[in-house]
Amino acid sequence: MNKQSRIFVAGHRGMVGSALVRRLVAAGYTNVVTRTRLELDLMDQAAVNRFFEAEKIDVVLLAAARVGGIFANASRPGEFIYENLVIETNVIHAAYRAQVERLVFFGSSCIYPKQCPQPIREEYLLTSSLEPTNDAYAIAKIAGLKLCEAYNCEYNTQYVSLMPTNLYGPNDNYDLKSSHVLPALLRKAHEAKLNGADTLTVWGSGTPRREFLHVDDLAAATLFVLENNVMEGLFNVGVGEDLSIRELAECICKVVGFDGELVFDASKPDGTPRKLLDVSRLAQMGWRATIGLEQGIASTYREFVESYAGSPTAAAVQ
Ligand code: GFB
Repeated sequence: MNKQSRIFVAGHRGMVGSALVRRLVAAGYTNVVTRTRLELDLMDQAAVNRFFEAEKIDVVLLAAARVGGIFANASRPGEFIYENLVIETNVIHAAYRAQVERLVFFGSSCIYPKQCPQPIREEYLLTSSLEPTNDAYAIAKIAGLKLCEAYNCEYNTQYVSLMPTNLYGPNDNYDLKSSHVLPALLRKAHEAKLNGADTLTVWGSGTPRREFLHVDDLAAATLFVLENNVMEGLFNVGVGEDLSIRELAECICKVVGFDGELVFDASKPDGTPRKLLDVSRLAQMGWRATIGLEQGIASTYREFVESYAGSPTAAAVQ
């Protein structure tokens, strides 16, 4: 890969895709190719084939996906399995047909079994059953990484799979029904502060543990993999530390400046009890995350408030 390589970022408007574009541009890559959904529907195999035949892409970063938090995953499993299977099948197969040598496929730490030993090593994949609240999404992502492995084996492609832990950062989804926990709690704490509320509702028991990676660190890990000529394999991407949902809520309230009480809503699911990634595979090669959680939450909060610029909420936050 060189600075003139034609790099297609699929899903460039999402949180992961937009972070990849920022990072590539900052690193001096001059041929970053993007398409909106209107310009190229990744669910349409014929259109995806035509795109790859015409564009002479060198590298694909496959960040397009149907994603969401625990409620969205549990209530819309059909959409999550179907759309992810179709997007990844279409893009990976079309890339192979057009002789694209390098591709990075992005999945999620929920591909690993629910009752995994912790921290979770890449070898634990498919050793026991999945967490039911997101098994449809996980099965689709497992299929995607197996597609990469199978194509590498049969066709000598160089397709790599990165499995990030729970992500957060700019361009996250703040819709309370479909978002992940970190953006949801950031928004709830912000609104509770503005409204002078006494309490903030946290779903579940607060005891599940999660590991959070700033999306700019994922983009940095992706460039590391590309620039160090990692040609195949499955790699966890995380920070190597986790915390409970209660501790996360406390940290967010501190950053936002909300000092009311946390109330736990036991009618909402906890999901998997813990999913701490073992990040030694990438660490041994020389890559580690650098953005601390409190620092990352603070910058994400500033971006969240700025995205409300001009609205009454913006004025109320320093
Ligand atoms: O981030 P999250 O939605 O998804 O929820 P998962 C993590 C934990 O935070 C769960 C709790 O125990 C939630 O019950 N939680 C507390 C909340 N308050 C809230 C809230 O206001 N909103 C949300 N959303 N959660 C997803 C998977 O699992 O993680 C995906 O469903 C994907 O497939 C993604 O793997 C990274 O961490 O449980």
